[in-house]
Amino acid sequence: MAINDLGFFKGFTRMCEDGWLQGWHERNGGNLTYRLTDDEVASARPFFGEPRPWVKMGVTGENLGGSFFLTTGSGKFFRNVCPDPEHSIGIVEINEAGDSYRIMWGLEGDARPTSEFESHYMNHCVAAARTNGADRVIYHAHTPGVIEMSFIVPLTDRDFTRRLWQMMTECVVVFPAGVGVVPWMVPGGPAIANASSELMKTYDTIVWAHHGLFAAGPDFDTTFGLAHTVEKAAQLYVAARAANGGSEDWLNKIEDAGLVQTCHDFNIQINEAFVD
Ligand code: 2HA
Ligand code: ZN
Repeated sequence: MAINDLGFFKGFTRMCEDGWLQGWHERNGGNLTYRLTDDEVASARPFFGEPRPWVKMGVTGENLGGSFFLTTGSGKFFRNVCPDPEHSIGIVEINEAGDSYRIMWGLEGDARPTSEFESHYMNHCVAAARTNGADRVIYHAHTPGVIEMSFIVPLTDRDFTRRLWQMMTECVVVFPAGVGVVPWMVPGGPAIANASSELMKTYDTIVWAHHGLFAAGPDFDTTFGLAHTVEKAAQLYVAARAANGGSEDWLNKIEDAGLVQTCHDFNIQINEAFVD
């Protein structure tokens, strides 16, 4: 038995590979974190080394104090996660106060957790609180369609959500709360962490303007599927608009009544603020 044989480890590394193959992780772009269950922590413990020193974060989240996360490394390439997990990813423990981490496995060669670890941790805290502990995955990807959209659509939750819902029938089913939008911000610090986690109270998907996507979910399949769906809708929007000569005056489209009817028939709650 090696750490690579553990189910959560296989799911995590597979998702990194999937994102790389989608073209969402040029160079060191993007990051992924997963909050382990107690059983998963127990299964991983035999592989832990001597704990490295505690490192203070710029944020505090008490509700997930004591948790363990598998995280991609700062400056590491998604492309290298499967061939070289020991240097590319690692398991960290959060202290009880929820304001510091220490490395328990991996991130070898003096590597550190992702530069967005503070954003991930704060968003884990909010998403776990919103879903009664169900959400365990936070994923950030440099998705081209979403980035393209941020040049040509007003940077509001409503403007993005409506356009994405209208692009493909099942979008409203996959993200019925809609998406939040963070304006352009410097990446990798407490400011973008706080702006994102404020939106995470309402949404599981957040657009980072001119940067990419930030998504939360209970498992790897759901979270990757969410990012994939939003990004596909964004690419459809950009392509349809270009094919329409740049105009949003569509010949045919999904009406608001159709979005509402879909959610009604699927027995899910649409965010009513975004339909007329
Ligand atoms: O390079 O994607 O947002 C990692 C990132 C920072
Ligand atoms: Zn990024």
